[in-house]
Amino acid sequence: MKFTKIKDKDTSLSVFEKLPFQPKRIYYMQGMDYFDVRGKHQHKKNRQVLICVKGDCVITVKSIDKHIEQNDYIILEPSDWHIMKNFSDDCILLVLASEEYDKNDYIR
Ligand code: T46
Repeated sequence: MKFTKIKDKDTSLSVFEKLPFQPKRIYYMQGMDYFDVRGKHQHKKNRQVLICVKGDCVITVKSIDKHIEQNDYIILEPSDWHIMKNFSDDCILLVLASEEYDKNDYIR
């Protein structure tokens, strides 16, 4: 995966390309509190790319904390048990998913 930030005077355009899979679903979350803890699962089949569009947060993948801020991304394989926490008030987390939503794909 490749990230490029194109700057033009006061604006910028962020490009993510060479995606590791063809997304079938895109969702994003916002409005989380610092002490909210999301995720706490792994998947059977679903691969995902988490992109911090705004603000910052911490993603724990297999017990390792990674602090991400604007334009940072993390690729999650199905077996990557993950949690999302320590959200800034303005955090927006965008997720590209390789599969349609299926509640039976979750291992909690
Ligand atoms: C993941 C992390 C990174 C749907 O109906 N459709 C959807 O596509 C999604 C993603 C969720 N939902 C429903 C299911 C729950 O009733 O939205 C509610 C909140 O979902 P959940 O508690 O799973 O949210 P998170 O933030 O814990 O996890 C989400 C994804 O569900 C999960 O696949 O890996 O973000």
